[in-house]
Amino acid sequence: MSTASFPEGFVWGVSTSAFQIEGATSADGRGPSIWDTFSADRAEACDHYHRYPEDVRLMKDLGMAAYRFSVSWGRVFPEGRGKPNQAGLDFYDRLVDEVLGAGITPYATLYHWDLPQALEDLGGWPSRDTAYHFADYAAALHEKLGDRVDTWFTLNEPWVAAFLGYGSGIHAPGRTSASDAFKSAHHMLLAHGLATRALRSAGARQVGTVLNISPVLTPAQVSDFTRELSDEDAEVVARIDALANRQFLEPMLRGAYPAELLPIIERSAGLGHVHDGDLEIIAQPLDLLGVNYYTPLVVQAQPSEPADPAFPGSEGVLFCTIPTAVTAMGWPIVPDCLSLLLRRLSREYPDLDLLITENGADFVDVVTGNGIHDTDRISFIEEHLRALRAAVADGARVRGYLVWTLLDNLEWTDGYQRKFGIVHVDFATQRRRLKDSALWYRDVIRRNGLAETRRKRPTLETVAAR
Ligand code: GBH
Repeated sequence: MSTASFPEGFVWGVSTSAFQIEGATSADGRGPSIWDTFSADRAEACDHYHRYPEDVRLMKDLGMAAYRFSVSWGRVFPEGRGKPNQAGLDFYDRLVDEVLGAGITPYATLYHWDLPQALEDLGGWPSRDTAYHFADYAAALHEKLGDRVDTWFTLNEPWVAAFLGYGSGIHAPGRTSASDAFKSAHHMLLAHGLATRALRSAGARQVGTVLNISPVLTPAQVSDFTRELSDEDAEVVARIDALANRQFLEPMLRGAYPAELLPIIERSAGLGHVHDGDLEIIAQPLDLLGVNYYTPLVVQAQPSEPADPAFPGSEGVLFCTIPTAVTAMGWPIVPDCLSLLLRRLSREYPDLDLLITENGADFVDVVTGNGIHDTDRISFIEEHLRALRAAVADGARVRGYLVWTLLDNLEWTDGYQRKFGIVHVDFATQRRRLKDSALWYRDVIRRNGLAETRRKRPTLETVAAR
Protein backbone atom coordinates (compact mmCIF):
# COMPACT_ATOMS: atom_id res chain seq x y z
CA MET A 1 0.00 0.00 0.00
CA SER A 2 1.46 3.36 -0.94
CA THR A 3 1.71 6.09 1.67
CA ALA A 4 -1.11 7.95 -0.05
CA SER A 5 -3.65 5.13 -0.03
CA PHE A 6 -5.76 4.02 2.91
CA PRO A 7 -6.65 0.56 4.23
CA GLU A 8 -9.35 -1.35 2.42
CA GLY A 9 -12.75 -0.60 3.89
CA PHE A 10 -11.64 2.70 5.40
CA VAL A 11 -14.85 4.68 5.98
CA TRP A 12 -15.15 8.14 4.40
CA GLY A 13 -17.92 10.51 5.30
CA VAL A 14 -19.12 13.72 6.91
CA SER A 15 -20.64 14.81 10.23
CA THR A 16 -23.34 17.35 11.04
CA SER A 17 -25.39 18.29 14.09
CA ALA A 18 -29.11 18.86 14.47
CA PHE A 19 -29.20 22.40 15.86
CA GLN A 20 -26.64 23.61 13.35
CA ILE A 21 -28.52 22.51 10.22
CA GLU A 22 -32.14 21.50 10.82
CA GLY A 23 -33.96 24.78 11.42
CA ALA A 24 -37.75 24.27 11.64
CA THR A 25 -37.47 24.92 15.36
CA SER A 26 -41.19 24.99 16.01
CA ALA A 27 -42.29 22.43 13.43
CA ASP A 28 -44.30 19.35 14.34
CA GLY A 29 -44.24 19.75 18.08
CA ARG A 30 -40.47 20.19 18.65
CA GLY A 31 -39.70 21.51 22.13
CA PRO A 32 -37.13 24.31 22.46
CA SER A 33 -33.54 23.55 23.43
CA ILE A 34 -31.09 25.57 25.49
CA TRP A 35 -29.55 26.75 22.21
CA ASP A 36 -32.86 28.23 21.02
CA THR A 37 -32.88 30.24 24.22
CA PHE A 38 -29.20 31.17 24.11
CA SER A 39 -28.52 31.80 20.44
CA ALA A 40 -28.67 35.35 19.17
CA ASP A 41 -29.23 34.13 15.62
CA ARG A 42 -32.38 32.98 13.95
CA ALA A 43 -32.14 29.23 14.03
CA GLU A 44 -33.51 28.54 10.56
CA ALA A 45 -30.02 27.27 9.79
CA CYS A 46 -29.94 25.21 6.57
CA ASP A 47 -33.61 24.20 6.74
CA HIS A 48 -32.33 20.66 6.54
CA TYR A 49 -35.53 19.50 8.25
CA HIS A 50 -37.30 20.14 4.96
CA ARG A 51 -34.38 19.85 2.54
CA TYR A 52 -32.83 16.61 3.79
CA PRO A 53 -33.51 14.72 0.53
CA GLU A 54 -31.37 17.24 -1.36
CA ASP A 55 -28.62 17.06 1.26
CA VAL A 56 -28.57 13.28 1.22
CA ARG A 57 -28.35 13.37 -2.56
CA LEU A 58 -25.31 15.64 -2.33
CA MET A 59 -23.62 13.11 -0.05
CA LYS A 60 -24.49 10.33 -2.42
CA ASP A 61 -23.06 12.22 -5.39
CA LEU A 62 -19.85 12.81 -3.45
CA GLY A 63 -19.55 9.10 -2.72
CA MET A 64 -19.85 9.21 1.06
CA ALA A 65 -19.89 5.85 2.80
CA ALA A 66 -21.11 7.18 6.16
CA TYR A 67 -23.12 10.08 7.50
CA ARG A 68 -22.98 11.07 11.16
CA PHE A 69 -25.95 13.23 12.19
CA SER A 70 -27.31 14.12 15.59
CA VAL A 71 -30.83 13.82 16.87
CA SER A 72 -32.58 16.78 18.45
CA TRP A 73 -33.69 15.47 21.85
CA GLY A 74 -36.49 18.06 21.94
CA ARG A 75 -38.02 16.84 18.68
CA VAL A 76 -38.36 13.40 20.21
CA PHE A 77 -39.26 14.54 23.74
CA PRO A 78 -40.46 18.17 23.66
CA GLU A 79 -40.27 18.22 27.47
CA GLY A 80 -37.12 16.12 27.55
CA ARG A 81 -39.02 13.24 29.15
CA GLY A 82 -42.51 11.80 29.39
CA LYS A 83 -44.41 11.14 26.21
CA PRO A 84 -42.49 10.98 22.93
CA ASN A 85 -43.54 13.16 20.02
CA GLN A 86 -44.45 10.88 17.14
CA ALA A 87 -43.87 13.54 14.47
CA GLY A 88 -40.34 14.10 15.74
CA LEU A 89 -39.55 10.42 15.66
CA ASP A 90 -41.00 10.24 12.16
CA PHE A 91 -38.57 12.84 10.88
CA TYR A 92 -35.58 10.70 11.88
CA ASP A 93 -37.34 7.69 10.44
CA ARG A 94 -37.58 9.42 7.06
CA LEU A 95 -34.04 10.70 7.27
CA VAL A 96 -32.60 7.27 8.02
CA ASP A 97 -34.54 5.71 5.16
CA GLU A 98 -33.30 8.41 2.80
CA VAL A 99 -29.68 7.88 3.93
CA LEU A 100 -29.90 4.11 3.57
CA GLY A 101 -31.63 4.49 0.22
CA ALA A 102 -28.60 6.46 -0.97
CA GLY A 103 -26.32 3.58 0.01
CA ILE A 104 -24.89 5.52 2.97
CA THR A 105 -24.45 4.12 6.49
CA PRO A 106 -26.13 6.31 9.13
CA TYR A 107 -24.31 6.99 12.41
CA ALA A 108 -26.60 8.55 15.03
CA THR A 109 -25.32 10.88 17.75
CA LEU A 110 -27.80 11.26 20.59
CA TYR A 111 -26.58 14.50 22.09
CA HIS A 112 -24.85 17.35 20.31
CA TRP A 113 -25.40 20.05 22.95
CA ASP A 114 -29.11 20.79 22.44
CA LEU A 115 -30.58 19.94 25.85
CA PRO A 116 -34.35 20.43 25.99
CA GLN A 117 -34.99 23.75 27.73
CA ALA A 118 -37.58 22.00 29.93
CA LEU A 119 -34.80 19.88 31.44
CA GLU A 120 -32.56 22.90 31.93
CA ASP A 121 -35.46 24.47 33.82
CA LEU A 122 -35.43 21.43 36.11
CA GLY A 123 -31.71 21.91 36.80
CA GLY A 124 -29.99 20.87 33.58
CA TRP A 125 -26.86 18.76 33.57
CA PRO A 126 -25.85 19.67 37.13
CA SER A 127 -28.95 17.65 38.10
CA ARG A 128 -28.47 13.89 38.25
CA ASP A 129 -31.97 13.18 36.91
CA THR A 130 -30.92 14.47 33.49
CA ALA A 131 -28.72 11.40 33.03
CA TYR A 132 -31.69 9.08 33.59
CA HIS A 133 -33.89 11.06 31.19
CA PHE A 134 -31.14 10.75 28.61
CA ALA A 135 -31.10 6.96 28.91
CA ASP A 136 -34.88 6.85 28.41
CA TYR A 137 -34.52 9.03 25.33
CA ALA A 138 -31.79 6.73 23.98
CA ALA A 139 -34.02 3.70 24.46
CA ALA A 140 -36.98 5.36 22.72
CA LEU A 141 -34.86 6.31 19.75
CA HIS A 142 -33.39 2.86 19.47
CA GLU A 143 -36.84 1.38 19.49
CA LYS A 144 -37.72 3.52 16.48
CA LEU A 145 -34.47 3.32 14.49
CA GLY A 146 -32.57 0.34 15.86
CA ASP A 147 -33.72 -1.95 13.07
CA ARG A 148 -31.83 0.28 10.60
CA VAL A 149 -29.19 2.21 12.56
CA ASP A 150 -26.25 0.02 13.64
CA THR A 151 -23.90 2.64 15.02
CA TRP A 152 -24.75 4.90 17.96
CA PHE A 153 -22.76 7.66 19.61
CA THR A 154 -23.99 8.82 23.00
CA LEU A 155 -22.50 12.30 23.51
CA ASN A 156 -20.62 14.78 21.38
CA GLU A 157 -17.76 16.49 23.24
CA PRO A 158 -18.97 16.44 26.84
CA TRP A 159 -16.02 18.67 27.80
CA VAL A 160 -17.43 21.48 25.67
CA ALA A 161 -21.01 20.97 26.84
CA ALA A 162 -20.03 20.89 30.52
CA PHE A 163 -17.21 23.42 30.76
CA LEU A 164 -18.23 25.98 28.12
CA GLY A 165 -21.94 25.57 28.96
CA TYR A 166 -21.76 25.64 32.76
CA GLY A 167 -18.18 26.79 33.54
CA SER A 168 -17.14 29.69 31.30
CA GLY A 169 -20.74 30.28 30.16
CA ILE A 170 -19.74 31.04 26.58
CA HIS A 171 -22.07 28.25 25.39
CA ALA A 172 -25.67 27.48 26.30
CA PRO A 173 -27.07 27.55 28.90
CA GLY A 174 -24.51 30.22 29.82
CA ARG A 175 -24.04 29.34 33.47
CA THR A 176 -20.74 30.18 35.18
CA SER A 177 -20.03 27.87 38.07
CA ALA A 178 -17.05 25.55 38.40
CA SER A 179 -19.10 23.35 40.68
CA ASP A 180 -21.91 23.03 38.11
CA ALA A 181 -19.37 22.33 35.37
CA PHE A 182 -17.80 19.37 37.21
CA LYS A 183 -21.23 18.04 38.20
CA SER A 184 -22.38 18.35 34.58
CA ALA A 185 -19.33 16.46 33.37
CA HIS A 186 -20.00 13.66 35.82
CA HIS A 187 -23.69 13.47 34.94
CA MET A 188 -22.82 13.40 31.24
CA LEU A 189 -20.49 10.49 31.92
CA LEU A 190 -23.28 8.79 33.84
CA ALA A 191 -25.72 9.55 31.02
CA HIS A 192 -23.28 7.95 28.60
CA GLY A 193 -23.03 4.81 30.75
CA LEU A 194 -26.76 4.49 31.34
CA ALA A 195 -27.56 5.08 27.67
CA THR A 196 -24.91 2.62 26.54
CA ARG A 197 -26.39 0.00 28.82
CA ALA A 198 -29.91 0.73 27.55
CA LEU A 199 -28.81 0.61 23.91
CA ARG A 200 -26.98 -2.67 24.40
CA SER A 201 -29.83 -4.37 26.17
CA ALA A 202 -32.06 -3.27 23.29
CA GLY A 203 -29.67 -4.97 20.87
CA ALA A 204 -27.68 -2.04 19.46
CA ARG A 205 -24.84 -3.35 17.33
CA GLN A 206 -22.17 -0.72 17.89
CA VAL A 207 -22.03 1.87 20.64
CA GLY A 208 -19.44 4.57 21.02
CA THR A 209 -19.03 8.13 22.13
CA VAL A 210 -17.37 11.24 20.74
CA LEU A 211 -14.69 13.19 22.58
CA ASN A 212 -12.78 16.29 21.58
CA ILE A 213 -9.31 15.20 22.51
CA SER A 214 -6.61 17.80 22.23
CA PRO A 215 -2.95 17.00 22.55
CA VAL A 216 -1.52 19.25 25.27
CA LEU A 217 1.88 20.72 24.50
CA THR A 218 4.18 23.56 25.44
CA PRO A 219 5.03 26.09 22.73
CA ALA A 220 8.48 24.53 22.28
CA GLN A 221 6.95 21.10 21.81
CA VAL A 222 4.78 22.26 18.92
CA SER A 223 7.84 22.19 16.67
CA ASP A 224 9.54 19.29 18.48
CA PHE A 225 7.30 16.75 20.20
CA THR A 226 10.26 15.07 21.90
CA ARG A 227 11.33 18.23 23.72
CA GLU A 228 12.04 17.64 27.44
CA LEU A 229 9.93 19.69 29.85
CA SER A 230 10.82 21.46 33.06
CA ASP A 231 9.06 20.00 36.13
CA GLU A 232 6.74 23.02 36.26
CA ASP A 233 5.74 22.69 32.62
CA ALA A 234 5.33 18.93 32.92
CA GLU A 235 2.95 19.39 35.85
CA VAL A 236 0.89 21.98 33.96
CA VAL A 237 0.70 19.83 30.81
CA ALA A 238 -0.44 16.82 32.86
CA ARG A 239 -3.06 18.88 34.71
CA ILE A 240 -4.62 20.30 31.55
CA ASP A 241 -4.52 16.86 29.94
CA ALA A 242 -6.39 15.51 32.98
CA LEU A 243 -9.01 18.28 32.81
CA ALA A 244 -9.56 18.28 29.05
CA ASN A 245 -8.98 14.67 28.03
CA ARG A 246 -8.47 12.16 30.79
CA GLN A 247 -11.50 13.39 32.79
CA PHE A 248 -13.58 11.65 30.12
CA LEU A 249 -11.32 8.95 28.72
CA GLU A 250 -10.43 7.30 31.99
CA PRO A 251 -13.85 6.98 33.62
CA MET A 252 -15.24 5.61 30.35
CA LEU A 253 -12.39 3.32 29.44
CA ARG A 254 -10.77 2.48 32.76
CA GLY A 255 -13.56 3.02 35.28
CA ALA A 256 -11.77 5.66 37.37
CA TYR A 257 -11.10 9.39 37.41
CA PRO A 258 -7.44 10.39 37.07
CA ALA A 259 -6.09 10.46 40.63
CA GLU A 260 -4.72 14.00 40.37
CA LEU A 261 -8.11 15.29 39.22
CA LEU A 262 -10.06 14.20 42.29
CA PRO A 263 -8.73 16.92 44.63
CA ILE A 264 -9.43 19.53 41.95
CA ILE A 265 -13.01 18.32 41.53
CA GLU A 266 -13.44 18.09 45.28
CA ARG A 267 -12.26 21.66 45.82
CA SER A 268 -14.83 23.04 43.33
CA ALA A 269 -17.77 20.70 43.69
CA GLY A 270 -17.17 18.28 46.55
CA LEU A 271 -17.50 14.63 45.62
CA GLY A 272 -21.05 14.06 46.84
CA HIS A 273 -22.35 13.91 43.26
CA VAL A 274 -20.12 10.87 42.52
CA HIS A 275 -22.17 7.99 43.91
CA ASP A 276 -20.95 4.49 44.67
CA GLY A 277 -21.40 2.38 41.57
CA ASP A 278 -21.38 5.30 39.11
CA LEU A 279 -17.99 4.45 37.69
CA GLU A 280 -19.04 0.87 36.95
CA ILE A 281 -22.02 2.23 35.03
CA ILE A 282 -19.83 4.73 33.19
CA ALA A 283 -17.21 2.16 32.14
CA GLN A 284 -19.36 0.15 29.73
CA PRO A 285 -17.32 -1.65 27.06
CA LEU A 286 -17.24 0.49 23.91
CA ASP A 287 -17.03 -0.62 20.30
CA LEU A 288 -15.44 2.56 19.10
CA LEU A 289 -14.28 5.97 20.19
CA GLY A 290 -15.09 8.96 18.02
CA VAL A 291 -12.31 11.52 18.07
CA ASN A 292 -12.89 15.16 17.11
CA TYR A 293 -9.63 16.92 16.42
CA TYR A 294 -9.17 20.56 15.44
CA THR A 295 -6.21 22.07 17.25
CA PRO A 296 -3.86 21.36 20.17
CA LEU A 297 -3.95 22.98 23.60
CA VAL A 298 -0.74 24.91 24.11
CA VAL A 299 0.18 25.77 27.68
CA GLN A 300 3.08 26.63 29.94
CA ALA A 301 3.64 27.26 33.64
CA GLN A 302 3.08 30.87 34.75
CA PRO A 303 2.68 31.03 38.52
CA SER A 304 0.70 34.30 38.67
CA GLU A 305 -1.95 33.16 36.16
CA PRO A 306 -5.54 32.87 37.48
CA ALA A 307 -7.66 29.85 36.51
CA ASP A 308 -9.41 29.95 33.13
CA PRO A 309 -13.15 29.48 33.87
CA ALA A 310 -13.29 26.81 31.12
CA PHE A 311 -10.63 24.89 33.06
CA PRO A 312 -11.42 25.24 36.75
CA GLY A 313 -8.27 24.19 38.57
CA SER A 314 -5.97 25.74 35.98
CA GLU A 315 -4.34 28.30 38.28
CA GLY A 316 -0.76 28.88 37.19
CA VAL A 317 -1.39 27.83 33.58
CA LEU A 318 -0.83 30.21 30.70
CA PHE A 319 -2.75 29.34 27.50
CA CYS A 320 -0.35 30.36 24.74
CA THR A 321 -0.67 31.61 21.22
CA ILE A 322 1.87 30.12 18.85
CA PRO A 323 3.30 31.38 15.57
CA THR A 324 1.74 28.76 13.28
CA ALA A 325 -0.73 29.15 10.42
CA VAL A 326 -4.27 29.53 11.78
CA THR A 327 -7.82 29.09 10.52
CA ALA A 328 -10.15 32.09 10.22
CA MET A 329 -11.24 31.48 13.81
CA GLY A 330 -7.59 31.74 14.81
CA TRP A 331 -7.15 28.07 15.66
CA PRO A 332 -3.55 26.93 15.10
CA ILE A 333 -3.16 24.39 12.29
CA VAL A 334 -0.97 21.54 13.55
CA PRO A 335 -1.70 18.37 11.54
CA ASP A 336 1.07 16.36 13.21
CA CYS A 337 -0.88 16.62 16.44
CA LEU A 338 -3.47 14.35 14.88
CA SER A 339 -0.80 11.67 14.45
CA LEU A 340 0.44 12.25 17.94
CA LEU A 341 -3.07 11.88 19.34
CA LEU A 342 -3.89 8.71 17.39
CA ARG A 343 -0.60 7.09 18.34
CA ARG A 344 -1.19 7.92 21.97
CA LEU A 345 -4.73 6.54 22.02
CA SER A 346 -3.65 3.37 20.26
CA ARG A 347 -0.79 2.91 22.70
CA GLU A 348 -2.93 3.52 25.80
CA TYR A 349 -6.02 1.67 24.56
CA PRO A 350 -4.68 -0.96 22.14
CA ASP A 351 -8.01 -2.77 21.72
CA LEU A 352 -10.10 0.30 20.99
CA ASP A 353 -11.21 1.14 17.47
CA LEU A 354 -11.01 4.83 16.63
CA LEU A 355 -12.96 6.91 14.16
CA ILE A 356 -12.21 10.53 13.33
CA THR A 357 -15.72 11.88 13.81
CA GLU A 358 -14.80 15.52 13.14
CA ASN A 359 -11.92 17.37 11.53
CA GLY A 360 -12.19 20.47 9.40
CA ALA A 361 -11.74 24.20 9.36
CA ASP A 362 -13.40 27.55 8.78
CA PHE A 363 -11.84 29.83 6.20
CA VAL A 364 -12.97 32.84 4.27
CA ASP A 365 -13.98 31.20 1.01
CA VAL A 366 -13.52 32.82 -2.39
CA VAL A 367 -17.04 32.71 -3.82
CA THR A 368 -17.22 33.37 -7.57
CA GLY A 369 -19.70 32.78 -10.36
CA ASN A 370 -17.80 29.73 -11.50
CA GLY A 371 -17.06 28.05 -8.23
CA ILE A 372 -16.10 28.36 -4.60
CA HIS A 373 -12.38 28.15 -4.35
CA ASP A 374 -11.52 26.98 -0.86
CA THR A 375 -7.89 26.02 -1.36
CA ASP A 376 -7.09 26.50 2.32
CA ARG A 377 -9.70 23.95 3.35
CA ILE A 378 -8.36 21.43 0.85
CA SER A 379 -4.84 21.89 2.22
CA PHE A 380 -6.10 21.59 5.77
CA ILE A 381 -7.90 18.31 5.14
CA GLU A 382 -5.10 16.93 2.98
CA GLU A 383 -2.44 17.59 5.59
CA HIS A 384 -4.55 16.03 8.32
CA LEU A 385 -5.18 12.97 6.17
CA ARG A 386 -1.44 12.57 5.63
CA ALA A 387 -0.92 12.78 9.38
CA LEU A 388 -3.69 10.25 9.93
CA ARG A 389 -2.20 7.93 7.31
CA ALA A 390 1.18 8.08 9.04
CA ALA A 391 -0.41 7.03 12.32
CA VAL A 392 -2.21 4.16 10.58
CA ALA A 393 1.12 3.02 9.14
CA ASP A 394 2.37 2.86 12.73
CA GLY A 395 -0.54 0.65 13.70
CA ALA A 396 -3.17 3.12 14.95
CA ARG A 397 -6.61 1.51 14.70
CA VAL A 398 -8.46 4.18 12.77
CA ARG A 399 -11.54 2.94 10.98
CA GLY A 400 -12.46 6.05 9.09
CA TYR A 401 -12.56 9.80 8.73
CA LEU A 402 -15.56 12.16 8.76
CA VAL A 403 -15.14 15.76 7.66
CA TRP A 404 -16.69 18.53 9.72
CA THR A 405 -18.87 19.42 7.92
CA LEU A 406 -21.19 18.94 4.95
CA LEU A 407 -22.84 22.38 4.91
CA ASP A 408 -21.98 25.89 5.96
CA ASN A 409 -24.23 26.15 8.99
CA LEU A 410 -25.13 27.83 12.26
CA GLU A 411 -21.78 27.85 14.05
CA TRP A 412 -23.09 28.18 17.63
CA THR A 413 -22.14 31.57 19.11
CA ASP A 414 -20.44 32.57 15.86
CA GLY A 415 -23.65 32.45 13.87
CA TYR A 416 -23.61 32.21 10.10
CA GLN A 417 -20.32 34.03 9.53
CA ARG A 418 -18.11 30.99 10.11
CA LYS A 419 -17.87 28.60 7.19
CA PHE A 420 -16.89 25.00 7.89
CA GLY A 421 -18.82 23.37 5.03
CA ILE A 422 -17.52 21.59 1.95
CA VAL A 423 -20.84 22.74 0.50
CA HIS A 424 -21.66 26.44 0.39
CA VAL A 425 -25.11 27.56 1.53
CA ASP A 426 -26.64 30.88 0.52
CA PHE A 427 -28.80 31.54 3.56
CA ALA A 428 -31.07 33.97 1.70
CA THR A 429 -32.14 31.32 -0.81
CA GLN A 430 -30.96 28.07 0.83
CA ARG A 431 -29.21 27.24 -2.43
CA ARG A 432 -26.40 24.69 -2.02
CA ARG A 433 -23.24 24.79 -4.17
CA LEU A 434 -20.33 22.40 -4.00
CA LYS A 435 -17.05 23.99 -3.03
CA ASP A 436 -13.78 22.87 -4.60
CA SER A 437 -13.10 20.93 -1.39
CA ALA A 438 -16.22 18.81 -1.94
CA LEU A 439 -15.05 17.85 -5.43
CA TRP A 440 -11.54 17.20 -4.14
CA TYR A 441 -12.92 15.03 -1.31
CA ARG A 442 -15.02 13.07 -3.81
CA ASP A 443 -11.78 12.17 -5.60
CA VAL A 444 -10.10 11.15 -2.34
CA ILE A 445 -13.02 8.84 -1.64
CA ARG A 446 -12.93 7.40 -5.17
CA ARG A 447 -9.29 6.49 -5.01
CA ASN A 448 -9.45 5.63 -1.28
CA GLY A 449 -6.57 7.97 -0.68
CA LEU A 450 -4.65 11.04 -1.63
CA ALA A 451 -2.92 11.74 -4.91
CA GLU A 452 0.75 10.77 -4.73
CA THR A 453 2.01 14.30 -5.05
CA ARG A 454 1.35 16.71 -2.27
CA ARG A 455 -0.46 19.92 -3.14
CA LYS A 456 1.50 23.05 -2.44
CA ARG A 457 0.21 24.76 0.66
CA PRO A 458 -0.65 28.33 -0.31
CA THR A 459 1.97 30.72 0.92
CA LEU A 460 1.10 33.97 2.63
CA GLU A 461 1.85 35.81 -0.62
CA THR A 462 -0.55 33.70 -2.71
CA VAL A 463 -3.25 34.10 -0.08
CA ALA A 464 -2.77 37.87 -0.06
CA ALA A 465 -2.86 37.96 -3.88
CA ARG A 466 -6.33 36.40 -3.95
C1 GBH B 1 -16.78 21.14 17.24
O1 GBH B 1 -16.30 21.44 18.50
C2 GBH B 1 -18.26 20.90 17.35
O2 GBH B 1 -18.53 19.54 17.63
C3 GBH B 1 -19.05 21.38 16.16
O3 GBH B 1 -20.41 21.41 16.47
C4 GBH B 1 -18.55 22.72 15.72
O4 GBH B 1 -19.30 23.26 14.67
C5 GBH B 1 -17.11 22.58 15.33
O5 GBH B 1 -16.37 22.15 16.42
C6 GBH B 1 -16.48 23.88 14.87
O6 GBH B 1 -16.42 24.81 15.90
O7 GBH B 1 -12.30 26.66 22.90
O8 GBH B 1 -10.56 28.32 23.15
O9 GBH B 1 -10.32 26.16 24.22
C7 GBH B 1 -14.94 21.83 18.57
C8 GBH B 1 -14.67 22.35 19.96
C9 GBH B 1 -12.80 23.68 19.38
C10 GBH B 1 -13.16 22.90 21.62
C11 GBH B 1 -11.42 24.11 19.74
C12 GBH B 1 -11.78 23.32 21.97
C13 GBH B 1 -10.05 24.89 21.49
C14 GBH B 1 -9.99 26.35 21.61
N1 GBH B 1 -13.28 22.61 20.21
N2 GBH B 1 -11.38 24.44 21.14
S1 GBH B 1 -10.85 26.91 23.07
